[in-house]
Amino acid sequence: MVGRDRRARRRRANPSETIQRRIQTPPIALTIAGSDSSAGAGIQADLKTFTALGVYGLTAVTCIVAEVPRKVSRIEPVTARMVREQIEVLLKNFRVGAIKSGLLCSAEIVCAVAQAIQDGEKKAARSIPFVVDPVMIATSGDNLLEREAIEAYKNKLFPRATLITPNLDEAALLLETTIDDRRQMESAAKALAKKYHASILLKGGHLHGDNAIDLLFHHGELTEFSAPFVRGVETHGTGCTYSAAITAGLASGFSLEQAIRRAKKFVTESIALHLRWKRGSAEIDALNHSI
Ligand code: PXL
Repeated sequence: MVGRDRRARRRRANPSETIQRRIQTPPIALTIAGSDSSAGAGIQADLKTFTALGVYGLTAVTCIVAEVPRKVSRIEPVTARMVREQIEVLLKNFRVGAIKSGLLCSAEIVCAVAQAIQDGEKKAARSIPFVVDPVMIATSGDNLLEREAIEAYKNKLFPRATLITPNLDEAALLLETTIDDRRQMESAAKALAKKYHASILLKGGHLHGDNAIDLLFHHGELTEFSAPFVRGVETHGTGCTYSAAITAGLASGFSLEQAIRRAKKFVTESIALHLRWKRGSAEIDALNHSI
């Protein structure tokens, strides 16, 4: 019998013999997002990211998505009442250090989330850093959000955000323009910050140069975050992982810039060290959050 088996057996016989007691009080973050059955994006990606970065993750599920990386099969929303109740009980009972939102599915859910956070903060008499990842379109190109929900984002959720993290497609949709180069990225980040009175992290990954460049417009200043673009990997869940890593940093007391710098490194490594499975002639990739 190998040593590990013997130790496990002994532990079952007398648990107190080998298990050391230890109490930890890690920072807490809450993700309000959809469930991705393939576990590369959504709340599953958020939880894996929180855990990897030493943060205890709480979840409020907004919808259930049956999907695999290249194909969304079906989306079913949770009731707005149920979304609100999850957030309410969590904010009442845990000291949540930061919140992120991902896929919110419908206008009704966007409004419920904005209201529940506002009520929770009021009862706790403190404001909580809030990262809004305006998930609208999946990497596969599938539409994930009702069109009417975009107006609810603009009017109800963005005004409450500490940071909004659109990719180029989402920023272009919000500004009703096109963003094709670095100069247009700068103007778009500034325009969004001005419009919604929030800090903006515009993710330029989709521009496909040698580097994946993101621009932060925060307190009137522009900061660039750059990392080598990792080619040849399917990046389903990158946006979720990035915003979850930023949220983990904020929950841990990092400044916005520190949180983004660490998150950029985390997401780049999780792509570079990706997982891959072969299925006949096809391949499935997943980001590696265990780094
Ligand atoms: O990657 C965007 C995204 C976010 N959240 C959920 C998703 C997806 C993409 O498919 O399913 C739940």
